[in-house]
Amino acid sequence: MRSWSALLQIEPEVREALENKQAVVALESTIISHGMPYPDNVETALLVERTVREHGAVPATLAIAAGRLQVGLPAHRLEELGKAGPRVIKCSRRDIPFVLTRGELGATTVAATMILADLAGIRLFATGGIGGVHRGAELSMDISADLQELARTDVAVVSAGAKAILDLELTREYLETMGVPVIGFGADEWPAFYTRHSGLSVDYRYDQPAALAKALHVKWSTPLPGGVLIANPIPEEEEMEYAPVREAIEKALAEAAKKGIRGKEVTPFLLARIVELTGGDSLRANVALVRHNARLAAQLAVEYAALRPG
Ligand code: PSU
Ligand code: MN
Repeated sequence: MRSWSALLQIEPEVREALENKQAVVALESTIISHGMPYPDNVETALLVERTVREHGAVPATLAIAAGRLQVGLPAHRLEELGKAGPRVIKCSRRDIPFVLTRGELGATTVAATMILADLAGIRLFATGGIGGVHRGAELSMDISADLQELARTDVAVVSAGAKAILDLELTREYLETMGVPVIGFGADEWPAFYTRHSGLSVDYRYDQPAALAKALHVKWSTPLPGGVLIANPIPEEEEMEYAPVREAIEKALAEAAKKGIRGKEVTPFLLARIVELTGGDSLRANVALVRHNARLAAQLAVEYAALRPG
């Protein structure tokens, strides 16, 4: 046991699964506190955990609470986090030791969730969309720490692409520069979160979880550290129409600029405004795609677990 492992508070069910080399899927908590309104956020979090179970894996929602790195969140904590919403501290890599030692409640972004998952030995992680290069980043330099984390931490992130509020083309270039493999699951094109198409390509396409799990296993059995971005397009029947999405995004971006919203507030502000501007349609799409990603991550975790020596 390394000394930092005392900082991990692993729920008994998750601990047992990890010890027995069974399938576990990590889930993030910023999507709960900052990504969706209450009570939809808590309902979605529970639904996503159930989806993971239905596909043969154990869910572990990650967060920081009471001075520990929480691997698996008990129901009361999930409710607390969802109810407090944006009052909870949004934690990325830089925040972890500070929120931890202050004993505060922290929601983990994709970057921080990858770090916690890696410390706990969880390799598969499902979310909605990753952070990326913001529009106008050539001046603002607003580039999510999620991208750096994908380059350095050994976790595969299943997402429906990067959020359409970003500059998808620059985000794609950045991933390439950082050496992050972008895999299309059942897709040749990198999806755009609420919609299936972006016009941008993926590096490799897979159609079977077992084959993809095998590639992940090879990656991490060789000196090739770093993450993998698995793009899983929103199901066709849940996809939004492009025009209203684009309109809502442009309006929300203009409002954010006018209000001078900066730094870590940008993404939560845009997501919340888009939910309002689309009359809740974007929230429905968001819930559907997160569940879809949880299902794929569970299938991958099951296949991955089968490859590891017991
Ligand atoms: N995608 C969503 N909902 C979210 C986020 C992404 O659909 O809530 C969150 C994730 O936690 C992601 C973070 O890591 O936004 C990125 O924030 P920033 O752009 O400040 O790095
Ligand atoms: Mn940012």
